[in-house]
Amino acid sequence: MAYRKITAAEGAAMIKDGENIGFSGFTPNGVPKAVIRELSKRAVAEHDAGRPFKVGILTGASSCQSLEGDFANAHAIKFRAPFSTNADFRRHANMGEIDYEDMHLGHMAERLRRGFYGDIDWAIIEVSAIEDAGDKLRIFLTSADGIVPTIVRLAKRVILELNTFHDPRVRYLHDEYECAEYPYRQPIPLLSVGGRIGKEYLELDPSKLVGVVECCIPEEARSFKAVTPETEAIGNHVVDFFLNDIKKGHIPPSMFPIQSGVGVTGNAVMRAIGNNAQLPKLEVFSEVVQDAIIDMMLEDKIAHASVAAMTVSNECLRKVYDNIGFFKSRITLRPSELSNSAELIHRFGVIAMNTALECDIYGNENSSHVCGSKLMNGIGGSCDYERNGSISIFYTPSTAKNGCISAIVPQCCHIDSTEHDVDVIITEQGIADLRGKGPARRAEEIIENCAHPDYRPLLREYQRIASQGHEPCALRAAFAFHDTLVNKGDMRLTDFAEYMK
Ligand code: 0RQ
Repeated sequence: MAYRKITAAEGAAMIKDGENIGFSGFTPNGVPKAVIRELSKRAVAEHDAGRPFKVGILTGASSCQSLEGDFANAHAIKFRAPFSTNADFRRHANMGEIDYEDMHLGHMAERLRRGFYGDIDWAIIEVSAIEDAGDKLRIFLTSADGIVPTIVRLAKRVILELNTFHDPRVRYLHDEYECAEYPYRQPIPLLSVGGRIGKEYLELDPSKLVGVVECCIPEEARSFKAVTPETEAIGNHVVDFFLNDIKKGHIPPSMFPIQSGVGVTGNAVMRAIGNNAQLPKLEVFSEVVQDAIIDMMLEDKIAHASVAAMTVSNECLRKVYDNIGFFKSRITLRPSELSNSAELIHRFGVIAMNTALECDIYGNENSSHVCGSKLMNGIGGSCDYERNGSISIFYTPSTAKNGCISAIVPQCCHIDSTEHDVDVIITEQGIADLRGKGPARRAEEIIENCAHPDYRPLLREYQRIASQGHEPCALRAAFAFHDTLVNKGDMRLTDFAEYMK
């Protein structure tokens, strides 16, 4: 079946103000990059001509600069879900310009099917190959999956970007499967982390295909800050925690599969796990693999990784493609409704590990909003795993911004994972194991083991002034750390007496 070739500019010209677009990709990887670059230029041109131009952007996870960053700068985002890690996007969202739904990544496909985002006018999908299969086209994805099965099926029109930067053999990593919707849902028949239940390709109704843009564009991969003494210490504490829990029989000697959130601290934790010789060979059931996990596979420390994306550098991606024979039995790329499925995370007993902005003395956790109002990134898939895993770990350096911010606070002023979903908190100071403990013992563990020594006296003082009750709280002083940060620039200057007057 011959398909119509179009240019990226032609693709962008077809999209109308107000339309909703579903994009392939999960993190910067697998995002179609040609049409979006033309589309953000077009948005600027439309605005210059005095015409409105904004679109709804739906993706599997965070995306890349050309999509969410440049679109935010062009004031071209009508609505965005479910996650972003982009500084420009964050700036515009915090100016109140963007209607952003910070949503569990594992829930996106279902929310699309149930119509919460309205019609999906377009799907723009990056592919590594297109094949004719009678009355259908078979399309093969690239370095990520995400919500693609659902948007390809739901979208009214589809543009494909055939990006030859990717090796077509990436198809061997994919396992495409879409869940049915209520009331027809069935158990997901995946019984092992490395199992396969779907196909290497997705089927596309050719009548929806508007055109194919041929291109060769590298991934807009993010680089990470180097490991710091703090993040290295956090990684070592995570390893100690695993070894102790194995000794106590809470974790089997073969370990449970692990999940690790994307980011600086997550990457450092995976490096520490990789450097430890006492842990057994691991399985990863997560949303992304970062460079550290690919290296650990090559060192035979990880048996399999089931994820929604390879969130890796371009050099690392090339390494995977050049050794596809090795990696095809070790990496499975799945849609995010499977990688982040509550059912599967629970079935496999996944150990969840994500990065917190702050935790409070009872174990509530905030990963998304600074001082209650300013968006940082969002929750991503963290709650999918933390709520449903066999052990929920949050880690964070104990302070930020040269010690002016404590990551351990009397009360979080925005909560993403509640105290009921957080088992363990780890900072470079140590480990707070909250399992089987009520509020008073939790506060003790968190303050004495995790808070920075500069903040322990203040947190103990808060405990003294907090009123009695099952979970003591001093209403007037609960946000004193945050209020002091906003007004004086340093949480260490908190004077609780002022707040209790
Ligand atoms: O600021 O960039 O100006 O230096 O937050 O911190 O060091 O880049 O941290 O990448 O490990 O984690 C913390 C947001 C990111 C995490 C955060 C400042 C700090 C720095 C970023 P600078 P780093 P990491 C995602 C799975 C999402 C949930 C998750 C996050 C900047 O919370 O991304 O893991 N969570 N989802 O100085 C103000 C505080 C702060 C603070 C740190 N308490 N107050 N600023 N910072 N703590 C995976 C997917 O879904 C794909």
